[in-house]
Amino acid sequence: MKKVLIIAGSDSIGGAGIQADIKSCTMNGVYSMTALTVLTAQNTMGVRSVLDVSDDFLKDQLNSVFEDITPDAVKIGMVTSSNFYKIIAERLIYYRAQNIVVDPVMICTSGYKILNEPQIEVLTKKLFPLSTVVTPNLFEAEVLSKMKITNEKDMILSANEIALKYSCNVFLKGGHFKDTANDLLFCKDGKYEFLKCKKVNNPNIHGTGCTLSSAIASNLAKGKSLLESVKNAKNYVGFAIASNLNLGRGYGPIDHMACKNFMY
Ligand code: PXL
Repeated sequence: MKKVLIIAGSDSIGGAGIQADIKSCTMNGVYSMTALTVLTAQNTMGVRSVLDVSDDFLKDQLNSVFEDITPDAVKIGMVTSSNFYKIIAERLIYYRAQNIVVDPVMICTSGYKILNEPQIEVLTKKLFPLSTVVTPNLFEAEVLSKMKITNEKDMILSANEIALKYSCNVFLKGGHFKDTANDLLFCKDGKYEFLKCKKVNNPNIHGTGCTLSSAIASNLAKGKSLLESVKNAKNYVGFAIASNLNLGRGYGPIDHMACKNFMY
């Protein structure tokens, strides 16, 4: 059994964060472990309040996991303080962690803003260079590359900028365009490939980014190449969105159990 460590926040409504990550890892056939950064009280309509764990408690969780069961991959999601980023980077280096997927969560589907400028600076300097891949959406890529993205040519320019500046592979998600959901894998050697896909028009996409990055980490843990991992993860999330689960009064979650073909 391959193992993935998820470092992320809790979403009380269960569609994003650690809850989505665990479901995604399970459906992608790996054992998941967790280090929580923050608890959120939220539902499909918005975030009510958030509660950070302490620095020491985050460190204890990371040490507890690494001292006992070595992860084959690590996924990093919502992190709410610069100190947390520093602790995570230091511990990942110390334990020589492999296959690190960084989802640079800056804003929730509900519009809740998570990171400010100084925090983004620490995230990019400390964690991006350790990563196997970072997975920004269009909005996050715009912030990271300081440019507007309106088409696929812009996606290439933006991903190139992020890859060069931080020496990392970039999986730039195009799902926020109106008619297409074409994602771009841009590698630090300058090679790139679009993963094309027609957009499924489902407004219920709460937690899609978390689910995708955990599916990528699961595939990397199983020994798949980065290209294979992002392709498998994109297919898995496609099924989860297309199932048209409709829960809650706002933007609801996707169906993590829509397709069982990704377990092996
Ligand atoms: O989808 C981003 C995200 C990540 N982590 C947690 C969240 C959200 C968005 O709601 O709640 C815990």
